[in-house]
Amino acid sequence: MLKSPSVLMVLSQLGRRSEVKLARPLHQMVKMAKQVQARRLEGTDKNPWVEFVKLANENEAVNLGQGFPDFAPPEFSREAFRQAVSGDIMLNQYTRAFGHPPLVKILAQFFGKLLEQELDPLNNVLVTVGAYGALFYAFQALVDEGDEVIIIEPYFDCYEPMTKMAGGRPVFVALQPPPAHDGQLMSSGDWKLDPAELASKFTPRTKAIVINSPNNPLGKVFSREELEVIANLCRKHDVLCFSDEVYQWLVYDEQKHISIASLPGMWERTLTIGSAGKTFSATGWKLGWVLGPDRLLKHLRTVHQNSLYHCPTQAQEAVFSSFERELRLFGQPDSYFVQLPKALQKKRDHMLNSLQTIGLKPIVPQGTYFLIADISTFKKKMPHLPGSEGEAYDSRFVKWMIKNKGLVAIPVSAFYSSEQKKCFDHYIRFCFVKNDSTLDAMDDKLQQWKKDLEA
Ligand code: IK2
Repeated sequence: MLKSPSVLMVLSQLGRRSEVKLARPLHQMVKMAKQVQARRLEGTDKNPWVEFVKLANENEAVNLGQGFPDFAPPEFSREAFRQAVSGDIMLNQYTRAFGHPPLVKILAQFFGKLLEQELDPLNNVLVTVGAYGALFYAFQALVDEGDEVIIIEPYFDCYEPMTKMAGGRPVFVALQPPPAHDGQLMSSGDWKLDPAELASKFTPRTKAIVINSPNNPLGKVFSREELEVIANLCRKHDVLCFSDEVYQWLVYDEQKHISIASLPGMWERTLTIGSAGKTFSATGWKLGWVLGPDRLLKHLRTVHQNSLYHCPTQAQEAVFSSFERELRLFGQPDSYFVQLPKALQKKRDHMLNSLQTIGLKPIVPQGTYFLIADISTFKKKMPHLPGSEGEAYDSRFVKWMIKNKGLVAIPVSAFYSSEQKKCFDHYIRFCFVKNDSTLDAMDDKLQQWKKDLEA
């Protein structure tokens, strides 16, 4: 049977080349091939999750890397999913393309209450494949060739490749840490944008700014004053705002999450993005949503109808039931949105204490289920760790830590542009949305590490 060049390549990669007779040497075929990769993918092939999730799986280390809970979603959500699978047979079929009717209705009710805005379920809500899906649609639908998109560093890494894949140009502005000081732990709230620097990034070509509060990886919750500075600039320069709020329930120490869309004049220019995976501790359900004015959302619907068209019906039904419960219990002690942050604050504090025992300096996160820790003292003691050419120090450090100390984290330089990576290569990110047994396993590893340091 004849095999196509791509099949031959796959077989040869699998080490089964002897099974097939090549008509011509492989390198000749490759030479003849047209440019394979679409140019818009240039510079977007590296991905920290692919690399570090693989490393975590290959090593028997305590996984505090990627952001997912290792405990079950709440029982009411799991039961809702079971019901959706075993109940109404029509839930096995397509539902409305832009969102299952009961789900868009409850999302409109729930978020309308929070945003103090009357939301039309059919025109102001779009259900997507996770928050990733919502982000992708936003960039594809609204960013054009040559448009500039302002991204606040550190940033959830996909904003940069998504801007580039849409033909846009990312323009970065970094949150600045306060000067280092000994003693008291710093808070993520101490990291600030310089308003003048931010203002200097807006040009006539600026199409949008991406904000993420609470911020992954830093855990910063933007204050009303900080959001107002951003909102003023958006209004002044007629700029859109993509507001990634997937961690909106996860805020600690009496912090309050504020949606930028709720500020005067911002609803009309803002897309507010959420994730059922983060909201109900079910990242594998991969369901998200985007809220916004019809004048923006209609273009995201165009991308959706011409690409994925639809999200899984049963997952949408289960998320609908979960939100129905949360709307009923809104603000009450039994609400999952009240209980989860309470439980996570304890886990955060546990991790903050543990990491300090070996001289790591964590930054106290105001929100999310991540914290970053300063590894400068290790960088001074062990400046030359193995790694590939040009690899950032924090990435080498994490690889060393996985192999030698049995702990997985994520290098924070992965959340910075290439220009800034060098300045922020002395932090690593840990995830604390973990069972207490996982945190205890972390403690064992840290105790061993402490002994090694004292030896
Ligand atoms: N936006 C932010 C800020 C996210 O953190 C995520 C999920 N990332 O989690 C991986 C990690 O940081 O370890 C998303 C969007 C995507 O959310 P979803 O899973 O709903 O697509």
